[in-house]
Amino acid sequence: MASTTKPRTAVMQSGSDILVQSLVNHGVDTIFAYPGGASMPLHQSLTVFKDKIRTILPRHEQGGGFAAQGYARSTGRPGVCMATSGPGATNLVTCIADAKLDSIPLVAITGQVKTAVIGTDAFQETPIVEVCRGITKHHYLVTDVKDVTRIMREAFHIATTGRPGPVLIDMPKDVQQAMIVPDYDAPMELPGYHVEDRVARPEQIAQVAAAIKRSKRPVIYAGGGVIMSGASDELRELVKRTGIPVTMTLMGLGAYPNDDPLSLDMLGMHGSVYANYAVDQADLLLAFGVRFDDRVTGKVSEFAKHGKIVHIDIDPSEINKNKEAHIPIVSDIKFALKELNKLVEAPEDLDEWHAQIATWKKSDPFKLGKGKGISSQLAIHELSRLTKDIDTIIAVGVGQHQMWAAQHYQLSRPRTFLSSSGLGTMGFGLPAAMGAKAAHPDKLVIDIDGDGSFVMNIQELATCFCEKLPVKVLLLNNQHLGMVVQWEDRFHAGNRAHTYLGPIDHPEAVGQGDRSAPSSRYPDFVSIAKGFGCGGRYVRERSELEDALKEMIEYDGPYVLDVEVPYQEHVLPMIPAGMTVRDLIKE
Ligand SMILES: Cc1ncc(C[n+]2csc(CCOP(=O)(O)OP(=O)(O)O)c2C)c(N)n1
Ligand SMILES: [Mg+2]
Repeated sequence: MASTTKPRTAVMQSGSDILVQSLVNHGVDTIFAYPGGASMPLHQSLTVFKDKIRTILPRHEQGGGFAAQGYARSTGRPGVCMATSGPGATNLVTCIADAKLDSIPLVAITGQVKTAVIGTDAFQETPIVEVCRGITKHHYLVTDVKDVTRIMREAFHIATTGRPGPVLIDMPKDVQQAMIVPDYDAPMELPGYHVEDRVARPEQIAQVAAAIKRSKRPVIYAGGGVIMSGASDELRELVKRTGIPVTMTLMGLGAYPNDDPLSLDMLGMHGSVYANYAVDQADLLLAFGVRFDDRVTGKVSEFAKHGKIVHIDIDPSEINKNKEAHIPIVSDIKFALKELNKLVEAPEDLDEWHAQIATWKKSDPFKLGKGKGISSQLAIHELSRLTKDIDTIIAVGVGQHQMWAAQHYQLSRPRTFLSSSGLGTMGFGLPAAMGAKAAHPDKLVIDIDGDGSFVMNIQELATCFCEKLPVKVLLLNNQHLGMVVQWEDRFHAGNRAHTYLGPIDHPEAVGQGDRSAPSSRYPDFVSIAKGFGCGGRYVRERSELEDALKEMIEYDGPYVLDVEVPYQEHVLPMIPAGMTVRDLIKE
């Protein structure tokens, strides 16, 4: 995407104009930016280029950072966010850490105090490069305006190639204001970074093909890497050619359609019974673009221990990190699967394996929840049904609702399920949905959120309204930090320890209530939504659900559907942390 647009004449430009021109050169069309003293020159420059770049003003820098991620996760293009120095910059820290753990291409730009006062505890000074050293893929403190064009080229290259990740550019105010004749062709200086070599060798591909041919119980374990490398089509082709069933990680959801008979849905702690059984029994595990995360493996030594493991990943540091592979391959997944598809042959006979899987699927499907009201699972199931033929992107918060969304929303395409997976950051859903909506104005974008998570970035309803980003929020409101409640119930004898979200004098605060009466529900999300200019409605009866969901989908503007759901419900199945498939809890 990097172009080499040179100004026709050698004109002087300010550092901030050069930075913004570089964004344009890299194809950036949207930035989420919140101003302050140390970033004002950059914002002034953004107005100069307003025909090329849309600047969206979030209502909190964390909202801007997650919106940039929503843009990146839903498009595959780098997301860009900007904040001022000090508190603005530190408000981006969680987004940067989040992008690092989920390998999201994010370019975060921060204003910094003038170079002359760096290190003096100047007003709004934080050493943000130092703060973020361990959570970026790379980072820059720009001390000379001559370096801006090179740094911008490097930043986009690093963020988007190999294993994608966040790059931080900290730009002091005097560097923003300094004038120079820029060289937009300035070469990159990255002598130690050669990701283009990371492609599987023919003999490695042949080895994988031979292992597949010999296998009797093969399973594909597909992760975020499949989506990042754009290999979803190649994965589908491989399955078509071989008949190998596919399970996906939380980051891999959408890589393979859930409604296909060969889909085993998600695996791991809250994955399907059938996916976890299949991986346990597999004689060949094809691990593509995954990292054997502890939420997937449980006790690592017991995970997939009956078979051979093929591990393909672009990041060499992931290979043999948590689990030793019999066939380790450092490669771009798309390349590897393309090559594999050229020579792969189906295993001799998978009938018995397919029959076994069908039996597991039949006896232990994901369940819709008990009780006579609306369960979270039912609400998601209904949303999935009603949006089946609509081009839809789902974002989620973190908690029970996130896991139920992963289990019950039927996905068919990559980049349609946006989840803070590795860091598990509450507050991700609404801003991520907002960023996705900015990138895809014609798609339906829905944040399936929890009441705890939603409140963490609820201010972004203002951005949704003011910037005309009609995001929908399906709020699964159990009045609790449900996932923590579930762990209290399972591992702490149900003792409530600060997991009720209503006033402390309600009996629920000490675990004494049953189901809150509508009058005691807190806060009033519909009034809040309306206060921000959005539509809103509260539902508690099953009979109203379909009509309310339709109203939300069709509403002309941002909308919050506050659904009362029980807090007594647990996300199942569950393999407790560090345990094995033999410890799987079904009830
Ligand atoms: C920023 C942040 N703080 C704390 C946590 C720990 N945590 C994980 S899930 C959860 C509860 C989430 O509650 P809610 O959003 O209402 O979702 P529910 O589980 O009720 O569906 C908490 C507190 C977290 N993941 N992120
Ligand atoms: Mg909740």
